[in-house]
Amino acid sequence: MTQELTAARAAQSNGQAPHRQAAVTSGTASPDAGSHAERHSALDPAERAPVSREEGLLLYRDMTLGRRFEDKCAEMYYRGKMFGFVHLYNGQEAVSTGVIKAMRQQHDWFCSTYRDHVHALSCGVPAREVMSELFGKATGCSKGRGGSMHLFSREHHLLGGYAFIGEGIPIALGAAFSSRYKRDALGQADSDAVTAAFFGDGTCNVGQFFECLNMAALWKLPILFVVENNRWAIGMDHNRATSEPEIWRKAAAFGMAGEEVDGMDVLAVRAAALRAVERARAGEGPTLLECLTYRFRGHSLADPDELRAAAEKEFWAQRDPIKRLASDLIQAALASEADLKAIEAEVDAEVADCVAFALAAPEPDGSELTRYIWAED
Ligand SMILES: Cc1ncc(C[n+]2csc(CCOP(=O)(O)OP(=O)(O)O)c2C)c(N)n1
Ligand SMILES: [Mg+2]
Repeated sequence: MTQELTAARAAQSNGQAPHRQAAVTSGTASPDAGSHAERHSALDPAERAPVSREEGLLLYRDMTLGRRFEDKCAEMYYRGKMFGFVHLYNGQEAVSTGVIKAMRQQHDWFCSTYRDHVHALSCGVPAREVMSELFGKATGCSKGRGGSMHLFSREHHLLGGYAFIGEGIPIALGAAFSSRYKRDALGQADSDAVTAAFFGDGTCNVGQFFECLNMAALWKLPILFVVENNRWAIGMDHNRATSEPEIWRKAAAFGMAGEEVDGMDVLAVRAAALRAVERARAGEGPTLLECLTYRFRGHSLADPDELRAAAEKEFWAQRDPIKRLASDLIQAALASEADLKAIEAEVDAEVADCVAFALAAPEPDGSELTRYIWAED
């Protein structure tokens, strides 16, 4: 692996796109845990982002907020407080936190999917606004009209959650194009925003993925295509649905940088994201970043999750990204157990507050039914 890492570095310094970066070796997987687990176990040792105490605690807080906010969502859903499909992100938090917190908030742009609550929180959308949106209340970030799958915040540069898979990729491409156009065609020298588009493994089999990779590479757009490979597309095994399961390799067809990374390790994701952002801001174009991860719950809260093997679930549960960061911070003497407990208590209070706020908030006013469809002055 060291050899490959060195080769990637050499390619980088030659101005070529690196086609592989490493992640952490995480022990062997039993065959019962499945091929995705085997692939994760075979990852090479990662380069991990060094963090200060302040940064480490910020990452821990963000991931803990994502997890606990969504655990509360499940409770509220089963208590009948929210309707429609609700897709949780439990287990994948290292991807959202690792990428978004490596970028500039309210400057760079972010585009999500229907599994969007945690991306919104990482972007800085207040928990009160996200929970209100899930309850369909007027105080929601999409004014109560979007619900779980359509979170949006112009203020926080969240370009939206999208119910159709792949739908967000061209939107993100447009944002990346506009950064470049403002700088190159309109002469706005400070236009250096980078865009991150998040989507799943299953989405990599739709046309928009390939079309957008092509355009992004052709025009050297400042964009990160962040694949959250959690092995499953509802009940479809990734390995049964795609001709080349190692998605990062598809970057080579477009001559762009491609990397695979341990999506259960926030410091490895952060390191890869920082490299990709640096390339993008320097005008070196896009990166396809494949994060190997796993969702701890069913596809949506309506999914009884009876399909996936117990050994597979167990393998990934043992690699919980939040526990991993906690132990990393403690081992590096960047935080104590008490520091982390204090953050957890703070997060619990924030989650309780946002639920109380959202429950008490008003429904959208009927007289405003036709607003927010067209742009207003
Ligand atoms: C265009 C389109 N086709 C089909 C669907 C139905 N659908 C909803 S989720 C999903 C699977 C997506 O899997 P993946 O991209 O791996 O994302 P994950 O749910 O694992 O985050 C599909 C096919 C859809 N939403 N949009
Ligand atoms: Mg998936």
